[in-house]
Amino acid sequence: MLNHERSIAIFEASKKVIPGGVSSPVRAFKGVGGSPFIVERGEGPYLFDIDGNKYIDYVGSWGPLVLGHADPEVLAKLQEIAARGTSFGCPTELELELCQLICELVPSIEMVRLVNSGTEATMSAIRLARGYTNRPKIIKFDGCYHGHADSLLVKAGSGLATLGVPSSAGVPPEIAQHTLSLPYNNLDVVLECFRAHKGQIAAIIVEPVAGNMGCVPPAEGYLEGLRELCDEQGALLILDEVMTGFRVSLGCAQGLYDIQPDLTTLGKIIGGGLPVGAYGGRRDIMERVSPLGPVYQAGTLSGNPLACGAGLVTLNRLAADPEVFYGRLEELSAKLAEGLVANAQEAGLDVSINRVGSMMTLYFGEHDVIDQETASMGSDAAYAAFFTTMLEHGVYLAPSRYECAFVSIVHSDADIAATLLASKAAFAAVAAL
Ligand code: KE4
Repeated sequence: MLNHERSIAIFEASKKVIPGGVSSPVRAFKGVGGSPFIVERGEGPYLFDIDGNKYIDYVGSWGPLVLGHADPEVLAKLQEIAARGTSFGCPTELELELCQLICELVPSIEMVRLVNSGTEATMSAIRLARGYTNRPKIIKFDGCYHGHADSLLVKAGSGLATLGVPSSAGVPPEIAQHTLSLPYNNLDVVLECFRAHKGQIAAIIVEPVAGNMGCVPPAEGYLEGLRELCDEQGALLILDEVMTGFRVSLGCAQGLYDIQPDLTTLGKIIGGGLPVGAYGGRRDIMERVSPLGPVYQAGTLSGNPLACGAGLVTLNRLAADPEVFYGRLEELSAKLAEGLVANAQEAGLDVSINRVGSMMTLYFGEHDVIDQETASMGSDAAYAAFFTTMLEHGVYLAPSRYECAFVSIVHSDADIAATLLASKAAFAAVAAL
């Protein structure tokens, strides 16, 4: 058993002054039990806690750290920038460079605005869509999570799925009523919804690869179908690529699936581990954003030079030789996924893994997971036993079965082998339940 003495003491103290002892609910291990370890530092693919335990990290700060922890080039850039000051509230060349690079790498983005989180990005994109179309309603999908803006906390995934909260307290019904949440990977219900709310729907917002009910790829033709319905119905298609952006390919999920959205939201990787979000898309839409147009959005730290610097280093690394970079991510991720399935089967367990590139989720149960309903059929107890045993063997997976595991470019073949060895004990623990 690992020693968690100091982590437990710190967490108990944190619970006295921070709700649940965490700065974000899913970190509290509610979905898996036990007490979260307190991180002392990260290095490459590893996390080290304050009790001296080392973990191979497959959470990667929930997606941003595709280069791993404390990348030397990112740190050097941050030191160089910080020496000149940390925030100006004025335009800088760094934000121009990051926005130019995003527009270059994602052709559907003709103009982009930086914000400080994925939530701000999706919240702003929704407001923009409503302002552009002059329509009140939004379609989202059960199990998709787009951050914690009021309009989007309806049947959301991620922490809300884990906490079993169908929607959040504090969201007035007058607001929730404008959000229509439908089953993912089902086009018929979307057409019905458009017909039932003719001329009322401003946009569809969708995770092109869902990552908040665990990883659920789009069914064949699904994204194309949403695009066609939006065109027919005069609604905008917003791809929420906060998680998939630059994770599944250099061209994001829209490049991988060849889909042209009207707006895209980004976050995580574009900040390289610092707080950044962004929303962007067609110029005629983005030109409605203040101060150019009537849709207001603002932010004290938006375009922060440190965050832009970390994002630039990260995106430039991905773009330097994408075939090599994403090829290596694919090699490591496929080896991990295939090995886990083989070890689970050896333990006599029915599992499935949904994976797109270096984002994946292991589901316990023999059914295919294609939406929130099938994702929720899995076993909480099985995942909790798996997670806990893996942690005891030095492997940190997402502390919730409704999240993804992420592989970084600095995970090694030896890390994958060690992870697979640990999984033998973890699957045995599940089989013994
Ligand atoms: P943030 O506000 O957390 O930066 O981004 C919200 C968001 C928007 N869209 C998608 C597709 C997302 O996955 C997220 C946030 N992802 C979760 C993990 N599933 C963040 C982890 C957390 O909430 O602590």
